[in-house]
Amino acid sequence: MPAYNVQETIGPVVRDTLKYIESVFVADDGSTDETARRAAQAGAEVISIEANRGKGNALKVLFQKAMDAGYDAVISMDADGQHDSREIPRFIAPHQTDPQAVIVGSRMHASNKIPRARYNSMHIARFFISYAANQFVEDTQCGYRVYPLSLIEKVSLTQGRYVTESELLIKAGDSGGRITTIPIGTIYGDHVSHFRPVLDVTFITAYIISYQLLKYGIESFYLNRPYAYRKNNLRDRIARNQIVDYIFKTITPCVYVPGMFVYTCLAVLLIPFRASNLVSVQCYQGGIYRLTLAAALLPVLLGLTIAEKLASYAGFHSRYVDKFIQRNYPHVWS
Ligand SMILES: Nc1nc2c(ncn2[C@@H]2O[C@H](COP(=O)(O)OP(=O)(O)O)[C@@H](O)[C@H]2O)c(=O)[nH]1
Ligand SMILES: [Mg+2]
Repeated sequence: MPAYNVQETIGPVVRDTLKYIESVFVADDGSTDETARRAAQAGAEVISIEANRGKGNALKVLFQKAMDAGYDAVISMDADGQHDSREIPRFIAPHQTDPQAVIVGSRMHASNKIPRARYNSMHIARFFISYAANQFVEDTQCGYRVYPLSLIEKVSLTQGRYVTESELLIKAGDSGGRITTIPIGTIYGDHVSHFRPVLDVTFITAYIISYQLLKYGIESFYLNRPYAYRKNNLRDRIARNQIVDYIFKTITPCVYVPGMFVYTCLAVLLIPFRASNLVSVQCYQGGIYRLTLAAALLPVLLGLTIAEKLASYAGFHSRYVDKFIQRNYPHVWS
C-alpha cells in the first residue's frame, strides 16, 4: 500500500487486509501525520520514504521490497479506504488460474458513484492506454491490482506519480502480457484525492503519445514485425535522463497529428507491395484514424472543459463534455 497522509484509514485497512494475506507492506511517503505509526501498530511492515515523491515511486519501492522478501506476486491497494479488503479473495482466484496476468479492479460499471471529472478522465485514459497495451483494459486508473513480480522484473518503470501505473499496463500489454479485469465495489465518500483529473491525465497521455510515436517510427524500418516492448528499449533509454525525457514528452504530442498522418499514409502505401512495415498501425481494430483524431481533439476537449466550468459559475450547467468524450473516445475493442 502506497500511503500519504492517511492516518484515519490506514490502521483499519491494514488490519482488515491481514485477515486475507500474510504480510502487508506500507510505503509511507513523507506523510506529515500519524500514518507510519498507525500502519506499524496495525501489523504492517512500514518502509519510510523521507520526502514525498509520489505514488509511482512508492510502488517501485514496494515491488522491490516484495521481490527481496521472495514473493511471486503482490496485491496493490489504496490506503485511504477506497478498496475493500474483503474483495481480496476475488483477486486471488483469477490469479491462481492465470498467475502471469495482471488483474485490475474495475469501477467503470458504477458511473453514478464516481465524481464526474474523475469518470471522464478515466474514459480518456482507458482509450489511450488500451491502444498502447494492445487490448481493452476496462479501468486503467484503478490501483487495486494483482501484479506477478516476474512481470515487474521485465519492465523498467521510468515514470513517476500517477503515470507509473499506466506505464506498467502499457508495457505489460505491449510485451505480450494479459491484463484481466474484475469488477469491484466503488467507494467514494469524502475522500481526499491527490489525483488532478486534467493535469495527471495530461501527463499520462503525453507519455503514451511519446511512447507510441517512437514505436511507430521504429516500426517503419521493421518489416513484418512489431516493435514490442522489451526492457531498456529506446523509449526507456530516453527516459534515463529526466530533462531529455521531459523534452521528448513535450515535443511528441505537438507533432503527433502530422506524425500519425505520415505513418498512416506510409502504412497504406506499402500494402500493395505486401510490405507490412508499421504492423501495429496496420492492425488497429478501431482504425488508426480514430486514434489520431482523438489525440488531435485533446486541446479542443481541454478548451471545452474550461468553458463548461466557467459557464457553470455563471449558472449554466451542461453535459457537453461528457457527450464529446463518449463520441470521440469510444470503446472500439471487441
Ligand atoms: N506513497 C504515496 N502514496 C500516495 C501518494 N498520493 C496518493 N497516494 C496513495 O495512493 C492511493 C490513491 O491515491 P488517491 O490520491 O486517493 O487517488 P484516487 O483514489 O485515484 O483519487 C491512496 O492510498 C493514497 O494514500 C503519494 O504521493 N505517495
Ligand atoms: Mg483515493
